[in-house]
Amino acid sequence: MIHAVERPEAHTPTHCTPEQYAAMYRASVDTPDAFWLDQARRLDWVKAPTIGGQWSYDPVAIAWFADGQLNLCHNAVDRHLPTHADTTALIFEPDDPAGESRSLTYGQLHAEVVRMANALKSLGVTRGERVTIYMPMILEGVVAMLACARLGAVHSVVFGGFSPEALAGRIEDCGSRFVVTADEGLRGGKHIPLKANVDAALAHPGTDVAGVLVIPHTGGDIAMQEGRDHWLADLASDADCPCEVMNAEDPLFILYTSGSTGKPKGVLHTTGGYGVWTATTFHYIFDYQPGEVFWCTADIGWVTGHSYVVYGPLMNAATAVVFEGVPNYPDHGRFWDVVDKHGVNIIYTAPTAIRALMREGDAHVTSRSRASLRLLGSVGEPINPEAWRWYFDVVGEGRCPIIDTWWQTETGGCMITTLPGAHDMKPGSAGLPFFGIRPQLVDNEGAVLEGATEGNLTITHSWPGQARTIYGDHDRFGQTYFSTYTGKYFTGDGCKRDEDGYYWITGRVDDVINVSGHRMGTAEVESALVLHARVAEAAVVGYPHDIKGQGIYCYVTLNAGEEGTDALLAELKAHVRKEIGPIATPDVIHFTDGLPKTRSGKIMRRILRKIAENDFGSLGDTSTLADPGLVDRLIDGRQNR
Ligand code: 6R9
Repeated sequence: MIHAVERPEAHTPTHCTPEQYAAMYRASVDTPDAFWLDQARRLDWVKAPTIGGQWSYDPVAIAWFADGQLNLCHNAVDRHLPTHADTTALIFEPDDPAGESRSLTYGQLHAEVVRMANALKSLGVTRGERVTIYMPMILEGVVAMLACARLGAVHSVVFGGFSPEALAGRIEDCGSRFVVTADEGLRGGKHIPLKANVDAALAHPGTDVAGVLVIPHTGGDIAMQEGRDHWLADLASDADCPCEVMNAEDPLFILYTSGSTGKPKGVLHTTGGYGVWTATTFHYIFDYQPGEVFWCTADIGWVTGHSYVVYGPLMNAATAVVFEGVPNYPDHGRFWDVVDKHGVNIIYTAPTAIRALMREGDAHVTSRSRASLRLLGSVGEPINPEAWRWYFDVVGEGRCPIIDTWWQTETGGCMITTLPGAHDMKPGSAGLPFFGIRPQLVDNEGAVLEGATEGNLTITHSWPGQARTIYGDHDRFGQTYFSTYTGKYFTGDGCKRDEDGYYWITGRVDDVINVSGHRMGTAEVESALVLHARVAEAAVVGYPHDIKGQGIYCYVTLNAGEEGTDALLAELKAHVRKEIGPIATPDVIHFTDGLPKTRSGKIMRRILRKIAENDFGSLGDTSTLADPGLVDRLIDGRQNR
């Protein structure tokens, strides 16, 4: 039995008391249009919307604030100039703690965004064009996103840890003709050859890129292709560059994410609804107070970076930290050094980082002050109660509430979380639905489950921040999210609800695994493995991993005559890294002479999962297997590693 932890007394002030939450939640579900049109007034509109949500989940068509017009770069930057020109917008903390940390006021951020927008314009970027951003975590990454929004161009940020192959696939899928990159990135002291990766990606025949804008960062040696590649300084100008007036439903960005089948999907978010969602969730969930320093440790290559490094904080005129480095460099106290150096009040990070730091002992934490901290956030995967306790007791010294925010790339921003001033916390539970969110648990047949129960998590009503489509494939959007349970958005997550109405996410119920908070489609890793000339077949599953949450476990069968040597094992790991990127590196490769299949040839993943979990007692019915003896051989193989 897990007991609730009351809100620490020290937490004042708040934007939302328990009474306010109850009244606002009620209003948000009883009269959603009125509620969200009211929240929409947080933004500065060229034309204020008069229409709330217009949506259907069958067939799938979603719009919010459809008659409104606005620009999100204006909302994140320009609108603050009269009141906050000298307020710090962004603080850059470099990978190397001895390096120069730099900050930009809203006034300076405006100047940088205009310079970058003019550079993009001179390359030929216009409204509606897709621009791929492949950057390290430096201020110019944020500036590039805002510059696109300013011009009405659609940004597609690709995480700098993805390989040239993965980058090429994303450039090709959205027909992006422009790329913004840096010479190199730095992470944990290592140089990441971003520009060289772009060059390799653009050598792929499917890409058709007209212009590459290059930001100097490390000064590393790179090749520049005449006519295609340009340094920012050569194209930037301070000329007036007004914000394009966008319709609320014009696309703002595409972000690729992994699914249970096929290649990554380009999740598309639009302007008005995403803007209202990120601005509103940031305000209430982080309880941001003027003058505070907010730090979301996510990379802008993930949705968390989009919503809570860039749009949420900046639309609220907040001060946000942009951190280039990693939690364990130069040592395991780096996070708390950054907190002390910049006086961070609110930190928002992932359970995988918390677990990795917890393992290194308390001294790395207690040797730093952390006096500025007042709120601790978690996102990306379920946080186990032990890690929650450590975060609360050791990092926050029992005085900082924790918010465990459940959400997804497709939801645009936080969906289920406690609010720091309104709710008690339960370690391991995300908590309660945010305004307007109506979760529903259903069984595998779709029957609605009431009360304290466990099932598949669906959301029955649209909310402003919801993704509108998969770029170029609206059918796949409907198929993926709205066909499992007709008329409902299916999240792909399993979930429990307790007697207090708190939600406890149990993890993905589809073929997606969550590795260090990064979503990975098992099908993607399988496709990469079978590309290798010596591999016949592959089946990939997740298994519990102390630090990463889930690790990548690959069952591989080889072509006739091939042998599963250590050398081949290392080669296959390197091969997957090259095809997808380091985050997809297999943890275990299990060579086997076959995969458990039904007589109709379907791989029985349930069995493979159980074996990878070392859980041999409950393999269920194996009688339909084409080769029942295989299971014993697989168990032997598992026990011998
Ligand atoms: C924001 C983000 C989404 C998947 C989601 C779920 C898992 C995220 C969580 C959580 C338990 C939390 N997830 N937050 N599980 N508790 N607080 O991470 O987006 O990369 O699209 O991943 O992550 O499984 O379905 P994304």
